[in-house]
Amino acid sequence: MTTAALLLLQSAAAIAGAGLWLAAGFTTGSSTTRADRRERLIVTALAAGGTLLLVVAAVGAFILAGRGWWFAGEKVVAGLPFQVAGFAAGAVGVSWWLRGIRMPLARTLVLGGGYAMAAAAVATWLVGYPPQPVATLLLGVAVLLGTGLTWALLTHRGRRALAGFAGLLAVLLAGGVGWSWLSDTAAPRIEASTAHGHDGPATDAATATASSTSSTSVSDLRTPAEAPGDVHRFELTAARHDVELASGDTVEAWGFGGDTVVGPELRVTEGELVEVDLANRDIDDGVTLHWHGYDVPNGEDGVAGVTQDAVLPGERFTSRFVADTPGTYWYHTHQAASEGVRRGLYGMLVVEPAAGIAESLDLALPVHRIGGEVVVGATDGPQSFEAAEGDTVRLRVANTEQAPMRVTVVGAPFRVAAVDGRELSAGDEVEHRSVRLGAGARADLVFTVPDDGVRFETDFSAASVVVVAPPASEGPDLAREVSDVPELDLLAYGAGNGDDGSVDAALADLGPFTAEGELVLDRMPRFVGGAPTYAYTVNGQVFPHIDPIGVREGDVVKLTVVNRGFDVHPMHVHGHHVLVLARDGVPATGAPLWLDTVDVRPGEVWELALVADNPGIWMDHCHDLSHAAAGMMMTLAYEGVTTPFEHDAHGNRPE
Ligand SMILES: [Cu+2]
Repeated sequence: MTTAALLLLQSAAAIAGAGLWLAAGFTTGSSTTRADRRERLIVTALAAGGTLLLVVAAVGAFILAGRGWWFAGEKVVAGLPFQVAGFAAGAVGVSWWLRGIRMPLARTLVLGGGYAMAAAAVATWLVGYPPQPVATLLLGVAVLLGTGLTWALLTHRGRRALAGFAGLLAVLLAGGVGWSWLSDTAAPRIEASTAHGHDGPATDAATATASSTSSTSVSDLRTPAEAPGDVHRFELTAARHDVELASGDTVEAWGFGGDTVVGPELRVTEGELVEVDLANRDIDDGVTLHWHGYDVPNGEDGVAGVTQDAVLPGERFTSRFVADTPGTYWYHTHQAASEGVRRGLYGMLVVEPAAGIAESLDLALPVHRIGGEVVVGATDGPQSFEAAEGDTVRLRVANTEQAPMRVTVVGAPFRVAAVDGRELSAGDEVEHRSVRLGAGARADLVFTVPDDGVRFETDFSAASVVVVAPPASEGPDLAREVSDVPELDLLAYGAGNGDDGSVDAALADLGPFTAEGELVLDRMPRFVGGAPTYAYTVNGQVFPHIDPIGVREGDVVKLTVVNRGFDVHPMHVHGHHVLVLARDGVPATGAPLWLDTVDVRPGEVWELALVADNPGIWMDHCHDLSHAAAGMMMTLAYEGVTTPFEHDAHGNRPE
C-alpha cells in the first residue's frame, strides 16, 4: 500500500473509531435504570466496532512509523496514549453500564473515552510533525474538561459546576486560538540565526561587532557594475491588457508587454550580460522579475520583501546577470504571484550555448491556463511549425501552471535532453512515454522530424496541440491520450552507470555533507497574515515563521523533503539546483538529475544534495502558488546575510 493510502486509511480508522465510541456513549441514553437487551446489543456492537477501528489505526501508525517517523510521530507520541486511555475509560464505562451500576459515571466514562479518541484523531492536524508538546497538552486538558462538563450535566450538579467547566473550556479554546494568533505576530524568521559563537554575555559585544562587520546585505549581492560580457538589453512593461484567445474569448490579462498572454521570449547567448529594465504601468499590487531556475546573484532574484521591494505603478527596477549557464528558464513576478503569474506575468528565458544550438529548430513553449483555455506558447488551440523531414528539433517546455503536467511527443522517438536548465547525459530515445513536469519545471525534448511530422501534446488540453511537420503534412494521425502513455522515470533515465556519469560520482565530487535540512510538508490550521487559514505548513509552521535552512558558503547540504499531506507540492529552491539522491529510499540510478523544482507527491520522501555556493537569502517554496500564499514558503539563509526589506511593508507580498 502506498504511504499516501496508508495515511488516509489510518486517519479514517482513527476518526471512525472515535465516532463509533462517541455513538456508543450517546446511545447509553439518559435513563438511570438498566437498559433493555436491544440497547445493550447496540452499545456493545458500537464499542466493539470502534475498538476494532482503533486497532487498525494503531497498526497503521506503526506501519507508517516504519516508512518514516515523519509520517507517524504525533500518531504514536500523542495519538496512541489518548487512544489507550480512551479505550480503558470506555471499556470500564461500558462494562458498568451493561451491569447497570454507577450509571452517570459509567456514561461519563464512555463519552470521555470517546473524547480522548477524537483528540487522537485530530492530533494529526493540531499537533502535527514534529509533535508539539504544548498542543498535545492543550488537547489533553480539553478532553478532561469536556469529560468534567459531561459528568456535571449527567449528575445534575447545578449551574455553578456547569458554568465552571464550560467557562474553563472556553478559556482553553480562546487561549489556543490566541496563542496561535500570537505566533503569527512573532518576529519573522527569514535570516539565518546568528546564535553561533554566542557563549555568554561577556562575548556578546564582541560577537555583535564581529557579525556586524562580517554581515552582508542582500542589496550588496548584486551583479557587479564591471561584470563581463556584451550587454543584451530588454525592456519589459508590466501592464493590464485584454487578450483575445483563439477560442474567441477575451480575457483580462496582466502581462509583460505585447498583445499575447505570455511575455516576450528573452533569448540570449552564453557570455552576454543581460540587463532587463522593468517598468510597472498599472499593476496595482506591484510586480517583480524572478528568474526561475537561473541562479542569479541574490540581489537580482526578484523576491518582493526579501531581496527587493515590490515595483509599484510608476516605479522601475533593473535586473542584471551574466548569462553563463545555457539552458531553459522562465521569468515571472514574485510579488503576489498567486494572482500575478496566473494572470500572465510570465515568459521564457533561453540561454543559448556560445557554440550554438545543435538542432535545426529550437522552440520554447510555456504551457499556461487562462480564462478556461490552455495556452501553449502564445496560442490556445492547435498550432503548427514547419520543419523538413530529417530536421532535428529542440522543444523547450515549461509548466507555468500550478499543477503537474504530463507531456509527450507522438509520431517519432524523442530524447529528454535537459531538465530544469541542466543537460542530461546520454539519455536514450524513447517512444510512447510521457514526461511529468511539476509546476514550474522545464524539460527539453529533442526529436527528428519524420515525413509525416510529430505532434506535441499535454494532458492539460486535447485541443492545444503543437504539430511540427513538413509543409505537405498535417502531422501524424495517431489518437493518443497523454494520460494513458506510461511515464518516464527521470530518476532512472540517462547514462548513470559509467564511473564518471553516475549520481554517486557526482555526489563524491561535492564532498561530504556539512549541513542538513528537513522539510516536512503538511496541512494544518494556522494564522497566515492575521487570518485563520487551513494552511500549508513546513515543519508545522507557516511563512515567515518557519526556521530557515541555515548554511555557510561552501556547505554541502543534505535535504530531506517529506510530504505528509494529500496535495502535490512542487518545491522550488531559488538560486541553486539540487542533485536528486533518492526517492522513497530508492537511489537515483540515471544520469545525475539536477532540479530547481522537485515535485513531491503525497507520501513521498526525497533526498537531495545542495551545494551552498551562492550567498544570500533564498526562497524555498511550493510552486503551487496558492499553497505558497497559504504559508508554504521558507528560506535557505546564509549565515551573515541580512535583508533591509520587510515581507509586510511597501505592499510586499513575497509569494
Ligand atoms: Cu504545495
